[in-house]
Amino acid sequence: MSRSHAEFLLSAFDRKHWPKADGIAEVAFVGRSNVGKSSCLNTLVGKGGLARVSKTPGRTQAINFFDVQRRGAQLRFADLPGYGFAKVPKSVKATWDRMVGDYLKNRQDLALVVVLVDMRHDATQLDSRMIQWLEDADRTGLLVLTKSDKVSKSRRLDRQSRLCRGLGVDRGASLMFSAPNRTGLAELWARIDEATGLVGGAD
Ligand SMILES: Nc1nc2c(ncn2[C@@H]2O[C@H](COP(=O)(O)OP(=O)(O)O)[C@@H](O)[C@H]2O)c(=O)[nH]1
Ligand SMILES: [Mg+2]
Repeated sequence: MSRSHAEFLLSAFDRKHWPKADGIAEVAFVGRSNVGKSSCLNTLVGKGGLARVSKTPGRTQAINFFDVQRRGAQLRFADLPGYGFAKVPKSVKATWDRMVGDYLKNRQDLALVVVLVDMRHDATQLDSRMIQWLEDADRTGLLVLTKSDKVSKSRRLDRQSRLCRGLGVDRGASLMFSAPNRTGLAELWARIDEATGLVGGAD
């Protein structure tokens, strides 16, 4: 598949720790905890231990940045902290809002925000709010519907339509994904390539 490789760069709790804006196109990933974000990232770049890094205590609430090599070009991935933890103190939610809001609004070189939603379930208010934030910030978003292998073939398109409708997302701005089956992997890379300017070139 795609010749890509990723390396952990740094964890940031505050904008002053973000990597310097240097013109390298960045793709951010966000979603509820347990949605399959780590699995998706690992599938994209191969078993790179990306997930392990994001799970390191103290880093789960940070934005984790990764350098990614893709067909000889350089990209950056930003793994945003998951939302929707059941019993999180208000102060943690406020910090999350401030940190992620600041990032989405102000990050230069942010080319695409991938929002992951488990396609077995309806989207939550927090998912809706994330989509709204992207619109407000004028960001390009892509809805990745995870765990498609858990939904029967006959129901998948219905689930996709329903989730897109519920979130007010064009169907064309969504794709289905399965980490174990690698469903949607080529399409996801194609969207990333398109958004980051790496269009074209054989896989
Ligand atoms: N069947 C299935 N399980 C998945 C998929 N993606 C993730 N999972 C499982 O869902 C759980 C949470 O996945 P993880 O990637 O750690 O989620 P994260 O908290 O969003 O990073 C794990 O048990 C994964 O094995 C998928 O595409 N299909
Ligand atoms: Mg994770």
